[in-house]
Amino acid sequence: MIKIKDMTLREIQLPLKEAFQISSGTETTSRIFLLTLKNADGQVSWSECCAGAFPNYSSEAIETAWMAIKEWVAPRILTTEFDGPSGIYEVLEENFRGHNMAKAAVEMACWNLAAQQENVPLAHLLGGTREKIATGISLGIQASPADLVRKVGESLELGYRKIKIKIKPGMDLNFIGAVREAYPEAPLMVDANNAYSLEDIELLKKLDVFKLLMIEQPLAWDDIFKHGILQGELETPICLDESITSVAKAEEMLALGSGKVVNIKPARVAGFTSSLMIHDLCAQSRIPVWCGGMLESGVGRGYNVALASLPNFVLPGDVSPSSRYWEQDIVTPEWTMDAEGMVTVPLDKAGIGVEVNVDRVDDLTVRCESVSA
Ligand code: OSB
Ligand code: MG
Repeated sequence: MIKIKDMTLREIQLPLKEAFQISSGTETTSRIFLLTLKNADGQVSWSECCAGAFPNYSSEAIETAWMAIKEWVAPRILTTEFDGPSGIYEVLEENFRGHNMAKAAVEMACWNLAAQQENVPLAHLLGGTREKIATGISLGIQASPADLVRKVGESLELGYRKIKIKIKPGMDLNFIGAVREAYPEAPLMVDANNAYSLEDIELLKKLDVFKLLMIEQPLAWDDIFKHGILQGELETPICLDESITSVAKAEEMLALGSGKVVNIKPARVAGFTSSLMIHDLCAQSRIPVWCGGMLESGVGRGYNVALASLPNFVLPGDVSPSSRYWEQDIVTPEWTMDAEGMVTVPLDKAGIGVEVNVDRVDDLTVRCESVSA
């Protein structure tokens, strides 16, 4: 049973080790939105809302998610007793459009609370079967092809099993060509974050020679149809990220042949219940999935690791260890990756399996607000 007594919204600032540039913007300070839910017994579940400072990835941002949670999500959850976490998605969908990241932060925190209450790892509550997660790195846009080649080399050296390279017009064929020349066999992919249109079809076809694992979200953030046209012209599989916001969108992708791989970010699809539906649909349709990332702190990372332990997460996820992002994470133990590029799922602990360093979080907090029934 899930019954939430109160909810605390908190923003901390945790500087990224290095700025992260994608085609639609650059992130540096990393404002992180943390949430705690408390049940009547005083058990606390921490979660992370991965909305960013600006609405350049989706239409959500920290400010909108803060308001959505406080005004619309919290009232529906705080007044209700749920049999379990799987009923929450539906309650948050009824006459409540969008705001997926806001909904997900609360919905996923409820799953973690249920795992804590039942004293089981979150991965097992979700149906996870893996003990270790194959890990990839997402490299931001670099100043020059030579810089990128160096970064790729360092990443391969560390053991990463997939190297994702951000591209944008003018920083694509030349950058990827240089990397491919230096590392003919490396498992490479690219992510365009919507930087192209169908007018770029000839350019995008030239990427085929690089034998990439996939090209992620080349076209508009909310497009399914044009990706279908593009996929018909490309050998490289398209992976959709931004435009898969629900299981219905995944169905459209399948119907239109708009992609051959799905990046599942639970926050983008309003949480775990929807993630599980997309996971199962893709499994039935022989579409491999992998877990994307949003530069989460160790809190959000715990949720991604748990999800990525499900059977159809067959490709390495963007679930890099803490040290890739932060001088010091806000959880103990920090997330680590072994020399084979694997992150261990903490199956010996309940919930997400890491402790939040509450004193450190308090020190980093720039605003905090509580809501109760
Ligand atoms: O498109 O996958 C993306 C980060 C912020 C916004 C969008 C994306 C990303 C990443 C980061 O690629 C992956 C990570 O968390 O390491
Ligand atoms: Mg992406």
